[in-house]
Amino acid sequence: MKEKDKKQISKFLSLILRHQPEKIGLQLDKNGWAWVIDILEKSKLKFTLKELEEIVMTNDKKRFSFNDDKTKIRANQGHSLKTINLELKTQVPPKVLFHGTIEKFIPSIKLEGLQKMNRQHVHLSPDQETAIKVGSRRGKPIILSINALQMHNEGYAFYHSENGVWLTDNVPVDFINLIPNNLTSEKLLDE
Ligand code: HQG
Repeated sequence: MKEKDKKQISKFLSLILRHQPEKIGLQLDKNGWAWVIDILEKSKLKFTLKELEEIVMTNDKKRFSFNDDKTKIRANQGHSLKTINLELKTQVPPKVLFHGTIEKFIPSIKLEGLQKMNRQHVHLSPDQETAIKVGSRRGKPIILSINALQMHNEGYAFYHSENGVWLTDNVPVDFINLIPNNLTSEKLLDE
């Protein structure tokens, strides 16, 4: 398959499995699973089961998973649908996690910390490179480092998605540091 086609189908799968299954009259169960056969039938973009398997296997962020017998598929994270429960288990996070954002959001983040906005969780990256990519989707990236282990020790729950994204409900401003260009950490509030 051409990379362009794979990307287009991946975007379509993100749309229907995370945000708007009703776009094609698809049903997700309470844990976010959809029948593969339904997607193949209802999708206006036509692709085969074999092509779908290739997209799931080669997806750059491993966004989707099949169940054991490959009759069902779901998105591993990123949902805006509030009713979907991925049954993620809480996990102890590493000492530091990262979040990529842009300048324009910083004043609001300084006031209210990181909020989940339209999604089910705040998304945090295990390394700065990934956070830079996440922030770059919107413009010049600003990287925040998060004292995740300290948060955990103070009772905040962390989840680790199937594809390696760390998730939490919100990050209060006390646990956030701004990483300036020279990579020395600077307290967000003290700027
Ligand atoms: C910002 C992609 C103002 C936050 C990525 C972000 C990720 C605030 C935006 C995944 C704020 C929300 C998620 C506050 C947070 N005030 N702005 N208090 N708190 N924000 O897309 O983390 O390719 O919901 O900084 O790679 O950007 O779709 O979250 O800029 O893993 O698989 O509000 O989506 O993955 O944006 O990205 P998003 P995100 P996929």
